[in-house]
Amino acid sequence: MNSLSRRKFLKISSATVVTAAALTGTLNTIVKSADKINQKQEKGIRKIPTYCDICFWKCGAIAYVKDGKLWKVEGNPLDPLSEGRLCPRGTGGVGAHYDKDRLKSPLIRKSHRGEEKWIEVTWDEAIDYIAEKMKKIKTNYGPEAVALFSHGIGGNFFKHTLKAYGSPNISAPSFAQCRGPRDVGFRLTFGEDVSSPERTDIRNSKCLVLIGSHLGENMHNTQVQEFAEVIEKDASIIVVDPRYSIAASKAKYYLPIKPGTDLALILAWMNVIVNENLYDKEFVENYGFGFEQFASEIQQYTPEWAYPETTIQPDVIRATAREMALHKPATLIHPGRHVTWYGDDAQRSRAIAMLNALMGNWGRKGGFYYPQSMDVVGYPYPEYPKSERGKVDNPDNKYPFAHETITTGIREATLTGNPYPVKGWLVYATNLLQALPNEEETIKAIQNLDLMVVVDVIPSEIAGWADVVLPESIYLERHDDLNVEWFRDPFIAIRQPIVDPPNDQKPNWWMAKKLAEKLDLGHYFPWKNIDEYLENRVTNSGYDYNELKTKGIIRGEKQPIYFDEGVPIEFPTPTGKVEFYSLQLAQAGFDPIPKYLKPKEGPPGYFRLLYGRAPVHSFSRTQTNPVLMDMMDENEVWVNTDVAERYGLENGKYVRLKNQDDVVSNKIKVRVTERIRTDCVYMVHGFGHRSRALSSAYLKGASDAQLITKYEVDPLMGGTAMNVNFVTFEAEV
Ligand SMILES: Nc1nc2c(c(=O)[nH]1)N[C@H]1C(S)=C(S)[C@@H](COP(=O)(O)OP(=O)(O)OC[C@H]3O[C@@H](n4cnc5c(=O)[nH]c(N)nc54)[C@H](O)[C@@H]3O)O[C@H]1N2
Ligand SMILES: Nc1nc2c(c(=O)[nH]1)N[C@H]1C(S)=C(S)[C@@H](COP(=O)(O)OP(=O)(O)OC[C@H]3O[C@@H](n4cnc5c(=O)[nH]c(N)nc54)[C@H](O)[C@@H]3O)O[C@H]1N2
Ligand code: SF4
Ligand SMILES: [Mo]
Repeated sequence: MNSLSRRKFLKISSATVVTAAALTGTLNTIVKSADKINQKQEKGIRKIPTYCDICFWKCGAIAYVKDGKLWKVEGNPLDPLSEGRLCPRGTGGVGAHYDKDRLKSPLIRKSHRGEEKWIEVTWDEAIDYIAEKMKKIKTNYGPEAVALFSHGIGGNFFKHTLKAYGSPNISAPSFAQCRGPRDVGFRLTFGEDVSSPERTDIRNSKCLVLIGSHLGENMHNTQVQEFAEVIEKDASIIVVDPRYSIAASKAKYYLPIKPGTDLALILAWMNVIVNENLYDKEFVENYGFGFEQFASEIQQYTPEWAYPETTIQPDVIRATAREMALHKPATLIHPGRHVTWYGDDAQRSRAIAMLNALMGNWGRKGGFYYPQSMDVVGYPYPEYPKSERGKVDNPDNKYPFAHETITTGIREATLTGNPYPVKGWLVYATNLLQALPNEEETIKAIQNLDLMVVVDVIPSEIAGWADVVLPESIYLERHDDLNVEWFRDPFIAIRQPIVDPPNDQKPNWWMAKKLAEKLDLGHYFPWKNIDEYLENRVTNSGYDYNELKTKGIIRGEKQPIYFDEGVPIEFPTPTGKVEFYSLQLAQAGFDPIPKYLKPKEGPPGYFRLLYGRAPVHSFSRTQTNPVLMDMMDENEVWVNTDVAERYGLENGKYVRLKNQDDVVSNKIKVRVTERIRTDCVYMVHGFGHRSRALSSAYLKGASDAQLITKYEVDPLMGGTAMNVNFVTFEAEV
């Protein structure tokens, strides 16, 4: 933390002493008169290990309390994910505790949805209200009519309550709005997911290819650290991005591709690698299926063919293909993470999987390792009731390769009542109005509900639509479930409270247990408190709970992670091989080998809207964090110099963006730059908040989500591609 943010931070910490008491008001102006204020008499420094929650990487951390106040968070050196170093967001995590915009007590809506009038209630009143509505919904429509949207490990106990209640409709935006297509593409090819944290052996790669994955802005800790390591070791880096990203600035080859044409490039790369006999023959011969058909199908995709599609010169395509082959099997074509781009995403991801297969890097050093995990048992709960109707999100198996629940499928069912009505949403830690495309559809779906509950830490946009808002304590104030990760080094990590919540906030496990009890499902929560739950799991798995609490992390024995260390060579696809040709896809009526489709163009005078991450923010969840906002308090729209000149846009001046459906954004600062192509613009996701109660984020910058009115659905798995919107500029008046 720099000295400026430190000063601000100290100022903010004293500003948390709140005195106002009110009965009704907007989401977070209500403060109970009996507010618990964090004024411990404690002196000195206390250190407590936990793990971070500013994003879902879950780095091991050590938090410090100084004179009774939360002071700082650092990396836990025992943690294999972070190796003792947090990313800037993790370090700034303390700001979440001191956030002055936090929700303070449970609220029930006073008027109609959309109007932000609330009554402060007790926890009993709030949970009684929810339980009563849920019982009614169960009687009238069945338990499946309540759905849970939940993102992150904090949702585990709510998931348990909902499963006990009898609903299988549990979903997160991390599938259909994020990594779903990638996991499907890799499953179809290797029979296995890439999983999270990704099983990418970046550290040992000699050639790393990043297709859009903007490591360095995307701050997933382990990956960024390993990326820095291979830059240091002079690995050959190839970056494909319409925008000159931070990663691009480290690359040997930077390919400023025309957005939406990556599949053409990947097919042309494979064409070169196959025709020049540069692939790993032994791997393909021993483990490949359908290589002959594949090799003949891709003959059409020459670098000369790909040139007008991608705008990447044929000699560059050839040179980069040869570069990849030179370093195989330690060449890693990164599978990406947020890959819901154009609608052909599962097929593009499959092509990336096949290109990796040509490098023979699966199970090999510098490619994809086999992640390991510790054997930790679950809590011995009673069995869940079985749902007769099954899930609501994917009627008639329309998206045959969706192996997780589709958020937008639940939204669709809520809108149409098909295949059956959905009448209640529990929303835990996901701002659906920023995370799902087309916010109007989300709002219309919400209007069909009998019950809408949001559990959040701040009055997010989605909380504004709830009937009941439940304020959660932040991750530094609570326990959560154990983190038993699949990674190159197996470990268990614990999250535990460092300080008390400042007001009447409660942890998710407490709410989920209380709700279950009020739903007459108390027997599903036989433990008294979470300490007992955690101790049970850890002790029954043969580990020392006290050791875990003291160290924060217990590491397991190192196990083999590569084929040559003894990992059995198995590919759980239908053929038992790496599938260059997919019978499954053919049978389901899809292309068994990916085919290129041109991306749809926008209207004349419009530019494709691209978006991504900033190193100091996470999605839409950190824009009220005083420490992180001090480093970046609004986003900018990146506009190419020539375009700016044509439209008379000046660097640092504000404009509004208008999309193809005439939706106009908040004002946003222009960043005139050569670092982006002329056919697109770019902004960081998560800004442009429109919830007034987010006083420090309200109307700061613009929201990409607001402009994403259009989306394409991936026919294989139901992912919603969002890079299909176009914007033009409107003068800011
Ligand atoms: N337009 C657009 N849409 C996107 C993306 C994009 O870049 N642009 N990215 C996509 C991707 S990759 C992903 S993974 C998803 C992410 O989608 P989400 O996970 O929904 O991300 P956020 O928008 O940050 O919403 C998180 C919400 O959780 C709340 N929260 C934070 N901490 C806690 C906590 O401790 N407890 C509780 N109860 N609530 C908490 C925050 O205040 C916020 O309201 O979005 C996807 N959608
Ligand atoms: N700091 C920070 N880090 C994060 C997160 C965060 O919120 N904040 N969120 C985490 C999560 S859940 C995810 S899923 C990841 C997402 O991060 P990644 O998976 O790395 O990135 P994407 O969102 O896929 O892509 C954004 C990049 O793709 C480029 N791009 C856009 N269109 C195209 C195209 O057509 N072709 C190519 N080749 N490139 C294109 C953009 O210019 C941008 O550089 O980040 C993770 N890391
Ligand atoms: S990557 Fe950063 S924000 Fe995410 S868990 Fe690790 S330290 Fe926290
Ligand atoms: Mo994501």
